[in-house]
This record gives sequence, C-alpha cells and structure tokens, in this order.
Amino acid sequence: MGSEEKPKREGIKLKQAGEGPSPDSAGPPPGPPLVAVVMGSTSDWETMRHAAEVLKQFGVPHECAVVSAHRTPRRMAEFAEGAEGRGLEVIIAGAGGAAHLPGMVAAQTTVPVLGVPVKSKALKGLDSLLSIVQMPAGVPVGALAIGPSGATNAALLAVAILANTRPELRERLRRFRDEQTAKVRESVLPS
Ligand code: RP5
Repeated sequence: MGSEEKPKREGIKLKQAGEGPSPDSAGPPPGPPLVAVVMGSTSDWETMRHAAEVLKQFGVPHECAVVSAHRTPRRMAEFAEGAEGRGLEVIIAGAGGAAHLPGMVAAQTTVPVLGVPVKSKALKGLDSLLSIVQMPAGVPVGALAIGPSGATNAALLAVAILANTRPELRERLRRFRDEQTAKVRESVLPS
C-alpha cells in the first residue's frame, strides 16, 4: 500500500482503525470497540473529538482513526469491509469539502453510518453537508449537523442505537437528558 498508509498530517496521534485505544489521554473504556469514529484528515479531529468525548462519557468502547476516501482508498475499503466482522455496531464518519467518506464507507458495509459534515474553509461546511446528506436511494447515511454539534449528536445517536439492546445505556441516556433539562430549568440570565 506504500504511501497510501501515511496520513497527510502528523501531530495528532490518531490510532488507526483496529490498532487499539483512541487518542484520549485516559483512553476509551476497555473492551472491543462498538463504535468507530473515522475522519478524512487529522484536521477533522478538532470537530470529531466531540464524538469521542461523548462516547467516553457514556462508557462506550470505541476507536478513532483517519481513513480518507481519496488519500487512502484501500484502507477505507479494508476498514469498511471488516467493520461488521470486528464487532462494530455503528460507524461515525466525519469529512469536509467533497465529503465522500461517509457514503463510500456505507457503500461497503451494512453497519449503520452516521455522517458528520466538517466545516470547510471555502463554503463553511455547506459543501460537506450536501455531499453527505444527498445520498441517492439505496445506501443510507444518517446526516448530522455541520461541525461540533453534529459530532456530539452523532455520538448520542450511536449511544441510542446501542441502547436498543443495552438497558444500562438506555438508563444513562435518560439520566443525561434529565440532567440537561435540569440545567436549562436552573439557568439564570445575566441581569
Ligand atoms: C477531507 O478534506 C477531510 O475530511 C477534511 O475535512 C478536508 C481537508 O483536509 P486537509 O487538507 O485539512 O487534510 O478529506
């Protein structure tokens, strides 16, 4: 595979899919990953880390990796084709610009794919959003909002999907919502 194996940017130590813990300092919860957070570039991490943080908060074992549709197409294919066999139940894929990663991954697996449009410099993420949301009928990608909100919600949606068969996660999700509600109720506007 040669040069395809090299992520364009170094600096953020994103683990490659299937190579163990994510870059969080304390690492993700132990156990084989149930969710993969993949992104087209290390430059997407600033957005996608929000997904990893939510998964960690909910105690969901996950992995994070750079898997670029156009720079590492073979790695992307290997990742997507192996996802089900490795026990992944949800894939969160973030990309910016001509954001084909979520759709290309979804084309090669039946594991549900949630797409996060990363905010691009040129078009502020509108290009990413349209690339992800406008999948032709037959191969779905669940499209989230542009940027960190989308990454956060992709992880919350992944938790909700996993919670269908895991009552303890459902309970944690309920508690999260209750706490969120309480915070809003208790909030005070500055005078
Ligand atoms: C896409 O191109 C990535 O998902 C990223 O959002 C965008 C720009 O990548 P870099 O040029 O910053 O590596 O593949």
